[in-house]
Amino acid sequence: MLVERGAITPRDDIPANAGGLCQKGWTAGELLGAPDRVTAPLMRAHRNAPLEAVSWDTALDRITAEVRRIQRAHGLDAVAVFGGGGLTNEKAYQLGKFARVALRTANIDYNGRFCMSSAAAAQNRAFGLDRGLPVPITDIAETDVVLLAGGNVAETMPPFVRHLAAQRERGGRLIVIDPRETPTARRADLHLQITPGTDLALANGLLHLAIVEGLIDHAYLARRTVGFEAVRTTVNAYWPERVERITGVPVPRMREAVHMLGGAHRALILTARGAEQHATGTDTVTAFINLALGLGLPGRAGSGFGCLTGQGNGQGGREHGQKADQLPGYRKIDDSVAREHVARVWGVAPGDLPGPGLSAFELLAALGTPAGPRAMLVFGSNPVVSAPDSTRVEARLDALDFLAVADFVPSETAARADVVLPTTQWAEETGTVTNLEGRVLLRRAALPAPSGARSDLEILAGLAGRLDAPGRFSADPAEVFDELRAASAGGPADYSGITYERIVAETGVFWPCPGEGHPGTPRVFLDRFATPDGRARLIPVEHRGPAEEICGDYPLYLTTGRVLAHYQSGAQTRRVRALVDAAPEAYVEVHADLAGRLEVDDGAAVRVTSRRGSAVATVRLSRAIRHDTVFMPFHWAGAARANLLTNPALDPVSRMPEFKVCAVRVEKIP
Ligand SMILES: Nc1nc2c(c(=O)[nH]1)N[C@H]1C(S)=C(S)[C@@H](COP(=O)(O)OP(=O)(O)OC[C@H]3O[C@@H](n4cnc5c(=O)[nH]c(N)nc54)[C@H](O)[C@@H]3O)O[C@H]1N2
Ligand SMILES: Nc1nc2c(c(=O)[nH]1)N[C@H]1C(S)=C(S)[C@@H](COP(=O)(O)OP(=O)(O)OC[C@H]3O[C@@H](n4cnc5c(=O)[nH]c(N)nc54)[C@H](O)[C@@H]3O)O[C@H]1N2
Ligand SMILES: [Mo]
Repeated sequence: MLVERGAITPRDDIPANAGGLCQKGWTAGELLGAPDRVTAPLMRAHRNAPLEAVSWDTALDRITAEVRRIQRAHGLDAVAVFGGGGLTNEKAYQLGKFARVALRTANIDYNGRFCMSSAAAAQNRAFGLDRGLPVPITDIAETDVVLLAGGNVAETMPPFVRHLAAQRERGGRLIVIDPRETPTARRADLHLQITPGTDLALANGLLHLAIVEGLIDHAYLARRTVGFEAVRTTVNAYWPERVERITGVPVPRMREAVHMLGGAHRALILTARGAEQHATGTDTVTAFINLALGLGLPGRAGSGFGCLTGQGNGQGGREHGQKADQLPGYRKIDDSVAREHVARVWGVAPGDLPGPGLSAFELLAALGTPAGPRAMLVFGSNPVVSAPDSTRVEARLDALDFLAVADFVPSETAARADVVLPTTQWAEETGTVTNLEGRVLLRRAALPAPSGARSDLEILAGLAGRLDAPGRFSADPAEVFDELRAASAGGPADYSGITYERIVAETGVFWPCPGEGHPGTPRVFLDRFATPDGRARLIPVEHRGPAEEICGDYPLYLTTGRVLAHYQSGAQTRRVRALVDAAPEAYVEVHADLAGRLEVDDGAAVRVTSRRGSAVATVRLSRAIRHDTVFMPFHWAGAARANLLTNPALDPVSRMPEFKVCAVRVEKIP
């Protein structure tokens, strides 16, 4: 990537996008010079005082003093850390180490818990490994059928569409499962317009049909998997008419989907947030994995199961220890061998490492409660807008004794902080990210940083020094990466053979890569799965439906997600002119027939109300959404936040909140 005076020229040698960017990418340079960019540390003397510019020493000394005071009074776990999947591998690693070694708190988690944690949990359970795609993205061109459950790549990953186009050119077909006829669904050969929250039943129903129609690969199941018999018994109860009643997908459409998949030589089943962000997300992904295994797909080129990874570093950000239950290299924090290895790299005793802490929403919900954390440091997230049930999240943040936020813009979360630390942006710092293929890429600094900003690594080094942390906290990304390599060695996400030099020479290296002589692993599971016996696990799962059903008071399903022009909490994209022009305000997508019943017109202001609260938005009429469902993007702040409405019901395994379905009513604002 070349960046000059904010103009961006993408590299065209990275196969994932071949130089293609979306509008958010090619306008990202504008944010480097955002008029309200934070370029000096800000601090308030007490809770009701305004944020005022201070020196770096004053800001870091204040954080250190607050951490010391609060930990002395309330214990080590009283200080929490909240990270982000946009952080580079080096930062994510260092943040996890900082929490465990400098703060010695168990309470670190990150926004990836809101993102891919259900897909991660299901892949770990079935395959023993969680890598977004099992094969390089360019394999898709050779795939006969792609099934995409709950992903709108035409808006959320525009460069991905070129791979679908290449696939189509070869005669390949696309099936999309989405309650809305999105720009992605419009490209599909088959669109299954599902009732929100019922994908698990549909996947079980498709497997039922595949069994009945003789499309199962029994030789593959015998050779490479365990558990099919129990799954067969479970899906027996998912006969087509029952599944149609649950999901709203007509039986002939289900048959068509199964025949397309079952007749394909190569097929890829992909899930994204639409299928995953549910209180049943892990089991839902498991149901799609069962289907893929039943058809004999995983472990072959151009075939298998995958999850479309989100965020700037959604894959690498989930591997190196900013998750509450995790150590670098995708190790488990409660595994004694892992603790010993990582403690040795960090120069501490294994017994001094904390155990697992609270998951993201549980952490936010515990802030300022008698047993919960009393201080929090945030790096790379804006939970005031992006966490579910925002009214509660704001109340919990305000109940803290101390909040510090590192960010380059005054986000809605930074605005509530006692100390704001101005950080450098991607173009001003070097580091690695790992893309959805498991390919580790190097992003080099292209511009000098504004004089007042520091990188997250510098900030962590400054704090670790003040806290007398043992071990090394380098601010040099290359040094941190070398330490990460050692810490990940032998773990599931093994980076030990990856160097900056190799990444440059080889246009990225795929993990696992357990030695400098190892070529890296573009395709996983070709010979064996990463389970102890090398076999994949089929696990029976049952439909449970959304945590909150529609009823007389709340007669509509609300689902939430993204639009092309905005990114996440909007902290970045609401500051870019062209993007604001493209999508200026919060809206709620309503089917025209439903709007008629509600007596609201296009452009009308409405109040959308759930059991958690109300949000205000403008009606956008559509014929591309179900009659029983409305859709709100979550990119806007204040009273327009979709997350004022969402249900924080959590998946029992992944602790993922149910962003994708809750019950609401829509009323005209007179
Ligand atoms: N423009 C843009 N691109 C982005 C981002 C962004 O904020 N803006 N964020 C990035 C990140 S972090 C992520 S995680 C990815 C997310 O990428 P996607 O998963 O593609 O994005 P979403 O819009 O959250 O959800 C996808 C679709 O799920 C559908 N859906 C809702 N409920 C259900 C359901 O119950 N079942 C099914 N099958 N579908 C359902 C929605 O209608 C929506 O079209 O995008 C990344 N790319
Ligand atoms: N209703 C609803 N809510 C959702 C979702 C949904 O589909 N529906 N999706 C969820 C998903 S998938 C995700 S990933 C989350 C995302 O939620 P958030 O993580 O809150 O979203 P971002 O807007 O990316 O926030 C990142 C913040 O960190 C700052 N930042 C960026 N890079 C860096 C860095 O390198 N260092 C530091 N210190 N700061 C940085 C940015 O300026 C921004 O303020 O939202 C979740 N929330
Ligand atoms: Mo995400």
